[in-house]
Amino acid sequence: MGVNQLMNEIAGVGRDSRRGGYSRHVYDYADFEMRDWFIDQALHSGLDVNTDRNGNIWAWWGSPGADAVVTGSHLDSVPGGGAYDGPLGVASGLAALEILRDKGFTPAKPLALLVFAEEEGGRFGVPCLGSRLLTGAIDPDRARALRDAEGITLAEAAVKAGHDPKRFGADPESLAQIGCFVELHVEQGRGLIDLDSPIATGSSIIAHGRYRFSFSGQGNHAGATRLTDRHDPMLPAATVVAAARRAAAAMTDARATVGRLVPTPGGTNVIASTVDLWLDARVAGDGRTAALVEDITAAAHEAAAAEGCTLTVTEESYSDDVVFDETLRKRMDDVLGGVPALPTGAGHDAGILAGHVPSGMLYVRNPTGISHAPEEFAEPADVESGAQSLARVLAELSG
Ligand code: HGY
Ligand code: MN
Ligand code: MN
Repeated sequence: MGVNQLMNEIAGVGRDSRRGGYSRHVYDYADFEMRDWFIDQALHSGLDVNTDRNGNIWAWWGSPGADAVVTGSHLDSVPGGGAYDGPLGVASGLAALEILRDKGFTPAKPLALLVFAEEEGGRFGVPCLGSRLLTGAIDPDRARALRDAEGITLAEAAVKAGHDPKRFGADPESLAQIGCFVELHVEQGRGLIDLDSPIATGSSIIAHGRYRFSFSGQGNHAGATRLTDRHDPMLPAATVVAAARRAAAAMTDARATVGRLVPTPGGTNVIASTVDLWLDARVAGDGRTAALVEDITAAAHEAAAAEGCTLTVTEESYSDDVVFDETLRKRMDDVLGGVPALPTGAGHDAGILAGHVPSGMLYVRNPTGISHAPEEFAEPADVESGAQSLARVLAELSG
């Protein structure tokens, strides 16, 4: 089945009628549907499928073995996300193997598709959770205890999904099977529009971290409480939203965002007792993300003190700058006949694997330049050329 057909098959899974777009989060119903879809497709294609101890799904062409050429991405989304971020890489992998099989290609090395769990961190807050667990980049006890917005732990959700959370943790045997990893992904910016090219390879990913700011004040009555008697945590929280933009604008090519802010109890006529918000901070260069976050945190502490509130800041995840393997990128570029090489501000599982195995990325043009929103898009012709390009790259790497 061609890649556009495969994408059409999942177009209805996990639609979010309230936010628009898709909400598919690890071990929720939509995720089960997406996993079942992938496993059906892989089995239908004659691949051997297994799910590893961390909930990542592997589909093998040929028996599992060392020095495998692996491609894949993720099936989960951000809340209200687009249709392509993640699934395009998985569908393109399925289509690429079919293209190779239809050409009578026989890989000289094992070839595998790999679907990572919870790449977005949309439910449990830590991005690239499946690849971090696989590579030992997150402590399994911490992972098991991560809670979603309803207070359900990852361990509880995993048990309900039929997985054994006691098995979570670094999986060197599985990791050792990977000779190289290539992730195809919809581009999440305007790079390929401006370069007028349907395809690019990935050159690098800028460092990025996620930080939880927890403000606490005094819940009270919105009408009966005079301003002088208030300790309203919403005030310092508002400072962080503005300070994020100010601090990032003061640096070169930095990005800082507050997209999630949760007041408790959240009543219209109630002064909040606590406010939690999450800062997403990204900038290339050693120590620059820390400097960016420090600037914002200083403003937050000052604003909290001025309002008689307290503040705790917790780093929830951090990934350093990634530079993809240049030898691999060059091989991909040669096979593709010379395409642009794009840096990105978006994190990927390929970025986590890059610290362990030669990793690379292929991007497919997104004419809207918008991602993590329903407007995310890729033209069917570009989608097809992405799958064809991936097939050529996989043949080159496993031939
Ligand atoms: O947030 C990111 O950059 C990625 O989409 N997880
Ligand atoms: Mn994403
Ligand atoms: Mn993604």
